[in-house]
Amino acid sequence: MPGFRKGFANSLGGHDTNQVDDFLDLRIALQPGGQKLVDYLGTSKERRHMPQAIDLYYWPTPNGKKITIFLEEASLPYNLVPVDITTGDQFDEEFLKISPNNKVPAIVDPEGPDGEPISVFESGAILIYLAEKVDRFLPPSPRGRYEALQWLMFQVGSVGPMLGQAHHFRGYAPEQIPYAIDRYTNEAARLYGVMDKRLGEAEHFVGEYSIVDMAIYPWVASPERQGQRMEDLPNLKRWYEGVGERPAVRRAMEVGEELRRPIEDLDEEARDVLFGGKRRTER
Ligand SMILES: N[C@@H](CCC(=O)N[C@@H](CS)C(=O)NCC(=O)O)C(=O)O
Repeated sequence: MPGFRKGFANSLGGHDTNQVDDFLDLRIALQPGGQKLVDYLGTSKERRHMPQAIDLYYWPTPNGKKITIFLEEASLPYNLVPVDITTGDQFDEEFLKISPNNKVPAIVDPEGPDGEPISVFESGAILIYLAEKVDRFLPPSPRGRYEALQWLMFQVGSVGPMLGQAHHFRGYAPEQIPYAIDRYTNEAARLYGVMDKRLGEAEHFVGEYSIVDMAIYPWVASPERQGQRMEDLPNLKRWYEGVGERPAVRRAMEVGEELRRPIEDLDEEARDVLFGGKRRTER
């Protein structure tokens, strides 16, 4: 698949929970690089019980980080497959077979529900897929499950797109358009208010820590860029700080950060690819 540097990095963990701490300690000791860890896993008898590595098609964005959070939390092994959305990797024909909407993240799990490989695109669908795969991070009761799905759809349908637009028009748009800035900053403020109210009623969005928290966390990491102040949102702040202390979340938020280029460093062509200019309208 041209454009993809497969196996660029491995993040390896143990599905067997008895092994998880050993793996994590070892990985931390060996950073950067993971070759010795691969050797270690190769000699471990528990390796037989480990699931096969999932390919994660990824760029270090909030939507991508939802999935690294899950994979790190569940200690699922994965290969990072960078898809540089600033150079147009997302339009590669091979990638489109996995992700027809030309967006990251997407995954390929060599062991799907029927034992055969499966690909999944859309971060919400990926989170549900992974939660069902490992039977964790989604409330088990039907009522709890629907509660989680509602809040997950709230993230995918509102928090992501609206905060993303606020971010875009405030920081990235080539011209400052007051109407757009106001519209999306106000909508971001409303959504931050909804989240703060919810977290005034519950410790996490839905019962225990779940895929909902994983989906929302990366999106509220830079409130100032969306015209919001965490200081004004005490419940969200409490939750954000608590989730941010989780070791898996810390690791996940760093995955692939070295790939990122500051937006100011992007040339005109890269901005066109990323923000829907010439290249996309020609398609
Ligand atoms: N609804 C999608 C949104 C994914 C998305 O917007 N991905 C962005 C990066 S955060 C992307 O791939 N942009 C490249 C493009 O639009 O060409 C999801 O939740 O997975």
